[in-house]
Order: sequence, then structure tokens, then C-alpha cells
Amino acid sequence: MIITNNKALRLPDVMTGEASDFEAAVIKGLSRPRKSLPCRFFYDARGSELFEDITKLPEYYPTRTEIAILEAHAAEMTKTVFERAVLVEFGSGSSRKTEILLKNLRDLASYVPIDVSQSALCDAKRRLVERFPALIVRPIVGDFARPVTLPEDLIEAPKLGFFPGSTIGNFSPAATGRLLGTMRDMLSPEGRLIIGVDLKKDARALVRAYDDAEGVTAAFNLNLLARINRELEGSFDLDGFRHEAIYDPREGRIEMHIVSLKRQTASARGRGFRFEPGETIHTENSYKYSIGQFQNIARAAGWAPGRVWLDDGNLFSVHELIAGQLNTSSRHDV
Ligand code: AVJ
Repeated sequence: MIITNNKALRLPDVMTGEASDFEAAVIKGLSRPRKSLPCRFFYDARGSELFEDITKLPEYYPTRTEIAILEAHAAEMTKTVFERAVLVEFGSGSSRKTEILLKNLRDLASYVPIDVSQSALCDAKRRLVERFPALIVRPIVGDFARPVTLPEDLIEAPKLGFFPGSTIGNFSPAATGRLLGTMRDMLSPEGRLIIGVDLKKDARALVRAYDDAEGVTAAFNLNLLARINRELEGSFDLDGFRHEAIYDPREGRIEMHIVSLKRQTASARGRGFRFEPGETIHTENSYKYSIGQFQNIARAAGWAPGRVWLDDGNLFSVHELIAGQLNTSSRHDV
């Protein structure tokens, strides 16, 4: 059985809603004085394929580095997990990284993957049940950024949250604090969270990771315009725009933009949008944290920082967070 969870209480600034609000988001984002589009719309079928290709690029270190960290330390990461615990994954997708943990979690009560894609959940469940015959998989279709109600019989069980992929980097630091607070509430009592966070590093290495030589990330970014053309009767000339990735050291984030190469007008669903030469559409933020910076945000959200695992090159971090005993009224104040 797949549970659909439509409870929408709080709206963070990225990755919310359904595919059907693409039109509203495009019209809103392109009508702003500083144009922007939410990064969650990258992931249509073509965009998901391109992201898969990105993860294999030599310049894009996060995916392979995080997998290596998980593989090297999964036994350690899971050894403090309570018996009959529930593993809850936020934005589980294909659940590929989860397998690394599951190999070390033979005594799990259930695995609860949460994802907006019902088809991804079905495929993952089929594969996991085959590979781990004793595993009970109870998927929830929904947006992990909103509070999700777990099945009644799992409420009291100890929980381990899993949020890999440095997806947290798409949220602003303030939204990260709110999201970590929401996750802490969902994972109580006895909550723990294993979360992948990309580290601050040399700006050139960061920009290379988001502006690769082969142009795969450029195609991924410009696919947003192609998607507008496909789904919203758009008239964007893809040759009239280019991909840009910049690192803002003050914000500690990579920004992706789509830059207009000339003065032009393009339309979507009959609405025209003017572009000046050099004007950009801001399409993604990817925040990078030092270990201490991330732990401070987690602490303010009611988590006690636990162990931290890194690769030898200090490229990527996997944090363990432990639900603290803070009073619940003050912990959302970052
Ligand atoms: C999916 C959020 C981890 O920020 O690195 C990759 C997405 N964008 N290249 C990231 C992405 C451009 C990615 N995350």
C-alpha cells in the first residue's frame, strides 16, 4: 500500500508542490524584476536523465564521494540504531544509497521512503523487497519538506532519518533550520538523522562541478526552458541563452543562472517575457557548509550534533544528528 499525504502546513522556498503548478511557478518567477525559477522543476523525465549523467561527471564529486563515505562507514553509522527501528528517508528517489545502510540494518521494523514520485517509489520497493526479503517497505507519496504523518503503528518506534544527496543545500540556511526542526518532530521519539552535506572548498573546484567541460550541467539548466517549450507552449530560443554557475563566497553558495545573450521576448501560455542582454533567470542555489556552520544550524533546530564522516579529500560530509532534549518552543529560532 502507498499512502498519499497531502497535508500542506508550511511552504518552504524550494521543492514544494506538484508538477501541475509548473505553469503558475513559471509565470510568477518570470514576472519578477529579478527572474527566477524553483530548482525542483529541473526533474522532469529529461532532467532526471541529465542529473543522472551529471552524477557520473569527473568534475561532479558529490555523488561518488558521498557513496564512498557511506560504504566506508555504514557499519559504524548504523551500530547505534535501536532494535526494531524505522528508517525514514526524505526524498528517497531510487533508494540506491539506502541499500548501503540496509545491508547493515537487518533488524529494522520498516523502511518508509518519502518521495513525490509514485513511480520511483514503486520501482524502489520492488527492487528492495527482492534484495531484502525480510524488509517491510511502506512508501509515502508526498513532499518531504512538509510535515508527513507516519502510519499510526510506527509513531512510537525509534526512528532513523536518512537525507543524503546534499539536497539540503538547495534550501536557504533559515529554511534549513525549519526543515531540520520538522524532521526532528517527525522522527521523535529517539530520533536520529544521517544527512549528507556538501563542504565549502576552493571556489574553482566548486564552479567546475556546476559548469562541466562536457556541458551536461548546461543542458540540465537549459532543459528548464525546453520544458517550458514542451509543456507550456513556450517560444524560448535555446540558442539565445547560456548556462552560468557562480560561487558567492559571502552567501557560501553556488548559484546557477540562465543568461539571456540578447534583448529578446519569449512566451509561455500566451504570456510574453522580455529579456535584456545579460539578464538572468536564477534557477538554483546550492549551499556549502563547514562542519561547524552546519552543526550550529542543527543545534538551533533542536538536534545535538553527533559523529561526522568525511572523505580523505574533505570534499563532502555525512553528519549524524541526535534529537536533543531542548524545550520545543524555542528550537525554530535560528
Ligand atoms: C541535487 C541538490 C544535490 O546542488 O549539487 C547538480 C543538483 N545542480 N548540478 C546539487 C545539481 C547542478 C544538486 N543536488
